[in-house]
Amino acid sequence: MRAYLGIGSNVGDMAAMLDRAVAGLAADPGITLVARSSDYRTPPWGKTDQPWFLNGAVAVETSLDPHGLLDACLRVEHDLGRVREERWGPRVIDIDVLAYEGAAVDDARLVLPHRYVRERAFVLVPLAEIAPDLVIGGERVVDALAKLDRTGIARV
Ligand code: PH2
Ligand code: MG
Ligand code: MG
Repeated sequence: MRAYLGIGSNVGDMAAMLDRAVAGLAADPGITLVARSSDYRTPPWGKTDQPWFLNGAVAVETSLDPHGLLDACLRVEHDLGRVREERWGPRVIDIDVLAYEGAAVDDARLVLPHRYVRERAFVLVPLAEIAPDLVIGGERVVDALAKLDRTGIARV
């Protein structure tokens, strides 16, 4: 099944962390990388008194179910030294499942499509590069993005 992931970092060598995250995902036998966006420098959203982020998006083909894919993402985060800290605070790596083909999930561990995906330009700008016509919450990625302020977001 096709799924879309958001990746982000705002601590340390951010570009290297995104590369390592993608490599870690691709190393999972249940995950095949289909596409990766450019990296984008993005202003912090939600909690603004923290460093800027580097964000990207990837499309994967996966034999894992949505929770299995979430587990794989958390395992890669853990392998890269992620320690769970404050909500929306600084992190060496964050890998979020944004959408999973045909799946609507809402439980304590996982909400799909991701709760905030259509409100976040830092997610939609990279996602629009690899999946502009993907429909999330009844709306195409490009159409959702057109309503958002993308000030400060720059491809690197
Ligand atoms: N992640 C957050 C909170 N705020 N802001 C940007 N620009 N990029 C992120 O990846 C990000 C954020 C929580 O996951
Ligand atoms: Mg996140
Ligand atoms: Mg996360």
